[in-house]
Order: sequence, then structure tokens, then C-alpha cells
Amino acid sequence: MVLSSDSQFDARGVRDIATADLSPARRPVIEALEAAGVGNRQRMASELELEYRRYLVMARRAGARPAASAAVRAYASIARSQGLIEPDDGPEMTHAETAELYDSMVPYGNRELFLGQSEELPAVRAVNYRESVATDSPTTWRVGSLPTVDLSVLREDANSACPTARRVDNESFGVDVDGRLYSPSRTRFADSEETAWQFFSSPDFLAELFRLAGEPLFLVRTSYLVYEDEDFLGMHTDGAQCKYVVLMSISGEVPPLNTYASLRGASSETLVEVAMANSGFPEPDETVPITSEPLLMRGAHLPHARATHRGRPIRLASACFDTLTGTPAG
Ligand SMILES: O=C(O)CCC(=O)C(=O)O
Ligand SMILES: [Fe+2]
Repeated sequence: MVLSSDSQFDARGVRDIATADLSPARRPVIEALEAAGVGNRQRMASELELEYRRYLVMARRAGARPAASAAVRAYASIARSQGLIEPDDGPEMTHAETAELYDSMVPYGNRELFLGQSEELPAVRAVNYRESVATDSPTTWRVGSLPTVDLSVLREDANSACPTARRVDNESFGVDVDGRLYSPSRTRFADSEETAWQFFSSPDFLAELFRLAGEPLFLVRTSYLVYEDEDFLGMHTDGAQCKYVVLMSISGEVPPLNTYASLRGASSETLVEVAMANSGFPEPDETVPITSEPLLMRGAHLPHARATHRGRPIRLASACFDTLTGTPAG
């Protein structure tokens, strides 16, 4: 992997955890999830892997062993049996101590997966991700220098997944606790298991994303998006788990994405007002081409929208990436 020497991860001394190769655990983890009857196994295995890395970071920072859910403990035991990176020994932290450290270090993480469900803890942590990111940071990059992008693999996968795409319509405007802005939309999503996961998490692809973003990114979601005649996606930001998104067309030329860089500094209240006053489609600051060359974008930070689609259906592939800890890169 290519490492940027001035990245915040060097300063924090967690580069080895961020970049440790945990791939040998993947197959046994997927098998364990299968045996437990868990669906969405690629996604779950990736989220567990990320929570385990967070466990290692917390253990190092606290000099102690955090409490953890049965799922994270099971992951840890598979990692141990595969001879992978492990936390140092130390006293055990209580559930409450762990929750406090987790919330301060990973305010947008999947605490329920990390710690298990608990009635003692507040159900939601009202931390607005978008508002916490510096507005002078870059927002989009072209993932251009890949050795090869074999689109035919994704196209074929989409051919089998897209006919069963589920319609996700939303009619309201609002802001979630993590700061996600939403507006009315009319879209269709198809899950992609194996193929798109392999595509978006190949070592070459991840190394290129790391180089561009300046911090390691972790794949947590992939899907195909289908827009038929009259479908649209009003101005929104992606959820805090989708800090970075990769978007690419798998059906040739598609209309561009509308982006709103000038609204990044706006409060969420203002943002939702602007969205409502413009029926979800304010005049964009920029229109960004979506092509077969993947676009990396800070999706949870940069408001964006797709105007009402006209004509033959189009298909895009999208992949969501989270970061190791919650603090946005400058
Ligand atoms: O249609 C696009 O290009 C972007 C899709 C998108 O923003 C999303 O799925 O959150
Ligand atoms: Fe989006």
C-alpha cells in the first residue's frame, strides 16, 4: 500500500492498525456468519473488520482492553487463530468506560455492533458529521490511474442484480442525527454481494483511494443504482458511515451529478431550508460528470443531487467508504 507520510495516521501511531492485512480472517468470518444464518455477509464481515481495527486503536490508546460485543470478540478470536494483529495485554475496561472512549473517538461508528445493545446507553449520538468537516478540504477526485478497470464484470453482475432492484421513494425533507440531509427522491437500488465487493476492495483500488484521500478508507457498502424515466434524487448528503463514496456509470454516458460546494459551511437548518425552498433542486455550483472512470467524493460532506432523469434507464455502481476514526481529515 502507498502511504502518505504526512497523514494524521502517522502522527497518531495507528498506521500499522489502519493498514494491517486482515484479509486472511475474511473467509472464516464469512463462514461463521453463514453458520449463524446472517444475511448481507460481505457487508457484515467488512463492518466487523473495521470495528475490530477500532478495537485495536482504542486498546492502544487506553493501554487497556475495551469491552466488546460477542460479534467483535468472535472476530478477535478468528484474527488470533489466523495469527493476525492483536491488542497488547492490559486491564479490562468496563462497558461504560468503553462506551465513553468509543463515542469520543468514533462518534459516527457502529457502536451497537462494537458493544452490543445496551439499555444504559443513549440510543443515538447526536453528532453532525457534515458540519464538523473543514470546508476548505477537497471534495472530489478522479480515480484515474488504475491499472485496469474491467467494467464488463460489473455490467454482468448488474444485469443479474438490477431487475430485482427495490424502489426507495422518499417524500420528505429533513436532517438525521448524524447530519445527513435528505430530500424527496425516487430511485431504485440493487444490492451487490460478491462481485462489486471484490471490485471496490481490491488492494490496487484501495491503495489509490488512500493516496487520493490521504487516509485509509474502508469499504462498508456497495450497490447498483437504477434511474428510470422520471426518477430523481433531491439534494442530500450521504450518511456518516458513507464519508466517502465512489460513483461510476456502468451504462455508458449518463447525465452529470449536481454538487453544492458553497453550501458545505451552511448549518443543517439552513441547508434543509434551501432544499425545501427549491423543491430539492437548488441551482448547482457544479455539475460533475459521472463516467466509467470512478469518481471519489466526500459524500457525507458535499451536498449533491441528481435531476429528474428522462429517457432510457441508466445504471450506476456506488460504494461507500468509512474512515477508521471519526475525526474528519483536514
Ligand atoms: O446518482 C448519482 O450519481 C448519485 C447517487 C447518490 O448520491 C446516492 O446514492 O447517494
Ligand atoms: Fe448521495
